[in-house]
Amino acid sequence: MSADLILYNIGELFCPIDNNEPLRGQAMNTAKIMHNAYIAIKAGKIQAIGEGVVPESLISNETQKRDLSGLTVTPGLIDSHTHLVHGGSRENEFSMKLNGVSYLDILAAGGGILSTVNATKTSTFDELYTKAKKSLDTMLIHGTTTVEAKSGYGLEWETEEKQLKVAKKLNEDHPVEVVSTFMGAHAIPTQLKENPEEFIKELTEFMIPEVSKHSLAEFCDVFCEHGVFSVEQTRRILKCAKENNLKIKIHADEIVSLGGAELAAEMGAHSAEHLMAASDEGISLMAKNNVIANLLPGTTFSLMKTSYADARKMIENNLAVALSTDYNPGSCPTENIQLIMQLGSLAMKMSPIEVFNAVTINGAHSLGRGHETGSFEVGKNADIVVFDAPNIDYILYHFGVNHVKEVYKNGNLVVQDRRVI
Ligand code: IZC
Ligand code: ZN
Repeated sequence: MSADLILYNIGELFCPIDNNEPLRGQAMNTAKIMHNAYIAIKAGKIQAIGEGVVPESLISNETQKRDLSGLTVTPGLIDSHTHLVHGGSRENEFSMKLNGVSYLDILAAGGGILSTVNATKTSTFDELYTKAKKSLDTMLIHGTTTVEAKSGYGLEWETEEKQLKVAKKLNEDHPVEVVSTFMGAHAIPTQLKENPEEFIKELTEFMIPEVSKHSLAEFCDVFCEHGVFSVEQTRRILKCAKENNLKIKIHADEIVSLGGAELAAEMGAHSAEHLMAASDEGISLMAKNNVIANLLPGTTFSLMKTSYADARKMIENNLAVALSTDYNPGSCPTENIQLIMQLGSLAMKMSPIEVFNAVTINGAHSLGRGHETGSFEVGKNADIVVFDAPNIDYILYHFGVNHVKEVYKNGNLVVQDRRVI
């Protein structure tokens, strides 16, 4: 059967190896790299890929053809950790941070996440939608075709539900697929500062069952951190999430080494996020229990720290690593996943192949989407990025600019010449 669309003469085609599971350890540095390649697309899915001359059988009078000589093509990028939907911004805290006041001290003083909670509560549904849609457009023009979006700026049901419903509507309206995570356990609300148990009761007895009942999220995440939720509290919240059929993630060992990585292993979390302060024991337990390490170097950079997560040690210990923006108004206000990928190489010494696997096949698996996107297997969604670059190394080495020329989502051209169409 002939194709609807054929991309051909592709200068370099990056094809992650798809074994129906994330790539771990040394396998992270493997991929099929093709030259003078083609991709055929039929009904929004990958129909065929190969090198050299396009087979005649794929071409009819109706087939559209795009010559991509000199350009690099990869699967659509997966940003598997963001706080997409929120009100306001936090540049008012920027000077304080430059003067050395820490992220956790700002939070303890009622700022940080709690300031975004106020801004999100007072924003209408439409305001949150418009702001998040603008961010999704920015993500898309940088090559992101699937994104995770966490709630967690309500800390009470009405606002958490508003955030989750905005994410749901964006998933319906916008070309980028939005995967929702309930993160009501993002901070202790100011009015319950002295009584966190009451908030945990509200989360476990009402909010989590409600999210599950109305299918408002697929995942549940907890900020397991000094001064936020302890390991023991996180365990109870995530146990309840599992009982309510939500998959689990943990903001683990982001700033203080608390044992979040160990907990992620113990609970069979889908992924553990951040891990800047993860212990050796935590890393090895995560590997044994197949927990994906979702690393967010943009946060380390924006918090002006030098202690990047030890990606090399994690890969040597046979972990599967994903990379994401952590886009949020406090600790990583950028939607640009290419910058994160460049930090993956420049700050964490990941090879270009490891970086591209981290934001394609491993990102897809970390969102439970490995069967439909993240690589160019026949039958998968035709989610494709065309970079104005001769090869993947160039994209990481030439940092700080947007290399994306075109993006296809489910076979539809959605970005052309760096603009959403
Ligand atoms: O708004 O500060 N780390 N949560 C945990 C965040 C960063 C987002 C924020
Ligand atoms: Zn986060």
